[in-house]
Amino acid sequence: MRACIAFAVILLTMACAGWARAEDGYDLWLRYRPLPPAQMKLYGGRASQLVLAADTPTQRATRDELQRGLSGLLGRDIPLTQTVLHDGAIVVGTAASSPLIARLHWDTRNLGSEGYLIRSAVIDGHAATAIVGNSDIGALYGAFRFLRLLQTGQHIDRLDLHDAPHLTLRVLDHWDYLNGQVERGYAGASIWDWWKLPDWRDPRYTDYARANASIGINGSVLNDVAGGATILTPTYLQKVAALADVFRPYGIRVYLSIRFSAPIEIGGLKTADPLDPQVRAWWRAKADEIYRLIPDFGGFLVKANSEGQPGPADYGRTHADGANVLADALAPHGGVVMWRAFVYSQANPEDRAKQAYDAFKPLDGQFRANVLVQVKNGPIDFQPREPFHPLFGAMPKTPLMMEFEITKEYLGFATHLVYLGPVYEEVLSSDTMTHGKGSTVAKVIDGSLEGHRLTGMAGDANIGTDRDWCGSDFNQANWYVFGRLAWNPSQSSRTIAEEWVRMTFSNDDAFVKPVVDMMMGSREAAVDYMTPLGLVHLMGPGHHYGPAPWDASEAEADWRPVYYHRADKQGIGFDRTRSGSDAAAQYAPPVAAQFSDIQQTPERFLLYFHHVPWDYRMRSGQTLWYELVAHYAQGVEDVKRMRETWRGLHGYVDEQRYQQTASFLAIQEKEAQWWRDACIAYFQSISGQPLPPGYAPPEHSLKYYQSLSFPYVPGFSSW
Ligand code: GCV
Repeated sequence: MRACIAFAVILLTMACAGWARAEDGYDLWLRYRPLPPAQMKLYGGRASQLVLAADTPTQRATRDELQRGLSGLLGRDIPLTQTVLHDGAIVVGTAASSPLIARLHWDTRNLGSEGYLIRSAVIDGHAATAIVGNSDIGALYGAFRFLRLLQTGQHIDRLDLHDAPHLTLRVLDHWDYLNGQVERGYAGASIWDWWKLPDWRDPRYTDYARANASIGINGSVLNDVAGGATILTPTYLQKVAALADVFRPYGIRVYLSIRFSAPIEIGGLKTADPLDPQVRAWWRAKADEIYRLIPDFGGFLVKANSEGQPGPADYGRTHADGANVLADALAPHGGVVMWRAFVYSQANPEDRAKQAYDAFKPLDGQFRANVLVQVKNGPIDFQPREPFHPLFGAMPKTPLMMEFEITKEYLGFATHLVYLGPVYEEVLSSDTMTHGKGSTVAKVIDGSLEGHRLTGMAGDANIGTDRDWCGSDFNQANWYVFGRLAWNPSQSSRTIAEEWVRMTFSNDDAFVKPVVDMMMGSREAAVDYMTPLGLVHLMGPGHHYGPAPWDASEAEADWRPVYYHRADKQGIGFDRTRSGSDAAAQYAPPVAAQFSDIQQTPERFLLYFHHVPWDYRMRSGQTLWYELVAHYAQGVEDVKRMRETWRGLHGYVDEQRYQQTASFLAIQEKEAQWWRDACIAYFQSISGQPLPPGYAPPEHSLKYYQSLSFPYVPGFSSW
């Protein structure tokens, strides 16, 4: 009897605490768990039957998703019918696929080929909801939006909304190798099982496609930019074609990273010179071969003449020469080239931050119409914070696409909770001033500023074979926010965080608000405990794990942290004004003037642009040294607060996801403390300044931090 009472008490406690079944994160934001009864009742009458054709693969995918989503959320099956029988019908499709929709005569011209509208309407005398696109894909996107309305607890009566993507190419770049390793991957191995493809098509590929389609991602570059040429051999192209088949119903095209020297390596030619007629013919034949297998193949992504990769400069040719030979091969089939501007060379003594601009700006206007130049968000390399890349707005005749890093190479790998929405938003909303005030980076990449129709955004994926796909539940938010911003780069990252939290965890406001606040503050916390006040690249050599501001072990100067912070007895920071490398001058004059003037430079970029004396007075009235220490300490305090926030939310989510997040936050606090202590110990050894009163000394000696070594860091090995 006592046991029974105890059991009942446990059950009651779990019910009161909102206990939920353990979840492993596999479902991502497409969880479709039963809604609270009141909401279910409210929605029930408005979702009673599904009217849609299921004649094409995309229509079938749309039907399956709506049935899966609605039955999960509403707790009952929704019948599929051909006509509207009663109130609550959901009519989905295009004017071409649905006579009911054709009869509505709605103007859908502003939706383009991927947009949708969702409207409450009376159809055949019954209250209904119509989800309409100009294409099946548009209707599929609309279906996902409709499900999101339910998942996030919004009303679904009197609907009249429409949306269409602002960018043409919304692409994930996978840094996956054919041997299963993922460069900078912290979520397991590559999800592409190349060995078993094309015969075995893992169901996970379909779930990957569903997740991407739900946020509007329409392209996937399957392999690493530094991979070999094997992917272009007939055997591997069969495998690529199998993936393309799985993705096609979801509107996702496949792209491949190519190795510029492929004509030599797998083509048997003596050269890969882009102006050589045999090389040109080889690429044309290769493109023809690919399109025979994959008629909607997207195109090529290229990393050339950077970090050891071959490229046109090996033959004295320009990046435009290199891109154009590929573009010419792809053009007859409608393919594009995404040519990366992440180009620097150790042979070039110029400040690394300047090299991409120097190499590409003079080529503006020389690329074929089907080439996009893919530019990382900042001039260095996905640091916790960098100013926007000076190429944005500087190449008006060339479509520039954005490259963001979703995998947290420089931001604590899988375990640190760092929501990247604010990183992306900060860059996208930066004003380049290249065409007057309001020339934001978002307007450069959506084409509106310079009149480009071919536009795009790429995200270096954080996806692997881990059950939760991304190495942690909160890392899923970074995949999500990337997709949502690629759809519309002017959205607010806070709004996106909120919808993600509601779909991924809970609609309970008592949970949503603190979690969104925690996510929004998480990036600034990481900047503070890693690289405050404009510092960059202080991470461990090569693997980029943990602090190593002292490190000068790398063979190449611009891979060494000491290259970036330049701390000496007098001060710290990289002088990028006229008295230094003058990288600031690469920005439009008003921005260059701001960054060149220490008084006007925002303090968050201070040490990126200036070498500043330790006793320099900051806006707070404190010295730079004091502020540096204060920021490092603040970062740790912020993580402590994040832990407290999460502790207070026990019971709102299932135990499995709660516990993993709690444990990862504990790791984050430990590592934030390590960052703080190691950096303060090192910079103090250079500045010779006493620790400001009230700040605890580092836990260990500088020697101790310098002695740590990490031979088996994930995401980095001998590929
Ligand atoms: C794919 C940085 C990363 C590399 C990455 C490179 C790139 O250097 O550390 O792992 O390689 O950027 O974007 O090409």
